Amino acid sequence: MLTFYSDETLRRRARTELDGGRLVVPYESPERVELVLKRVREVGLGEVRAPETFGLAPVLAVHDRGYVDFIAGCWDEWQAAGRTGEAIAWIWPTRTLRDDVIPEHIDGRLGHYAQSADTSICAGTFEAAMASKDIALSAMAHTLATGEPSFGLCRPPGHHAASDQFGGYCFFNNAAIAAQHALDEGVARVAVLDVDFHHGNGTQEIFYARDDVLFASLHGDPRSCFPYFLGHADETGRGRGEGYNLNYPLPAGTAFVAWSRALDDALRRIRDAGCEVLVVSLGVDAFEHDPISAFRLTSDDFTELGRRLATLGLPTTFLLEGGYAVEEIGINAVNVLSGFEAAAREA
Ligand code: OKP
Ligand code: ZN
Repeated sequence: MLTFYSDETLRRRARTELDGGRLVVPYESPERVELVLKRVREVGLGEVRAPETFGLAPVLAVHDRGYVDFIAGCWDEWQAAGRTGEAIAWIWPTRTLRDDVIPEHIDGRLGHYAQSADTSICAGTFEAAMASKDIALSAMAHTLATGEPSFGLCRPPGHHAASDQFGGYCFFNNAAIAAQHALDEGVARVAVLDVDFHHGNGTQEIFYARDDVLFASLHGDPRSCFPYFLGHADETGRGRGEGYNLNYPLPAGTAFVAWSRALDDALRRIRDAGCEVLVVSLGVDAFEHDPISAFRLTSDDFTELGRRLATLGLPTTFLLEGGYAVEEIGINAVNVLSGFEAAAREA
């Protein structure tokens, strides 16, 4: 399987994340992708290729223009305002306030476009997000051209990024951008299956009223897990999109037996919906030792996950999302890909 990677993704090196009332070094580190890349090479998964550049058009196909301009200019504006730390939102248009007038002040705009305070904007954030979406697009383009699976070693991740909001370490929604690219290339229906521990609220929001993308997500129940305010089972889609959004919220402590029952159900629904291409939002933070998550998948379970994904027999693009147990991140992510390839070979 081909891997797409660029060290441009390393240009985001944030120093601060608001965590438990303190500023800590972010969990979402550049080291994550370096370790996955190392593992890809160790196991001989296949060639590692640099991405092509696709520009802003595919970003604007799923994100709001004002939002994209904000992400592109935020760091310069923040510095022009004389700020010495990284840009962290601290006021939002929450329930009792208005969100229809976008403020001019950088602090107000930051709050308008942010969904959480865990994600700072720093030098290189826009550039890394651009590289990340180009990796996703290149992986998808390869899968569309060849029918072969591909792996986009994306960073920053994307699944929390909504049409006009960043958060949960995500800026541009790589999976949504790749899925939309497949549609624009003539695919009739795409499935996005999100196996990251956290609900893919951004992907859900982008496609919620549409039936050309089936979004399915297995995740920690939002009653007790980030992002807290989306991801319940009764969110099934709106209008034409009714029935094309599937959430599988699962309790903290869920291990593979129960997790894989939800997986099998999601796979059946993807099959029944006649999806032609599969995008896997491949977070590996469902791992038992993940520092910010609460499921109990083992490294071997990730191999089995890959095997089950292959039973769909679809052209598949894997895009890295979360995974913060950095010592095992390479093993876990590449286990999914190796399991997929082994099962695809046997089929
Ligand atoms: C991003 B992805 C504690 C963690 C706060 C929330 C989790 C973001 C997960 N400060 N961040 O889905 O892996
Ligand atoms: Zn996650």
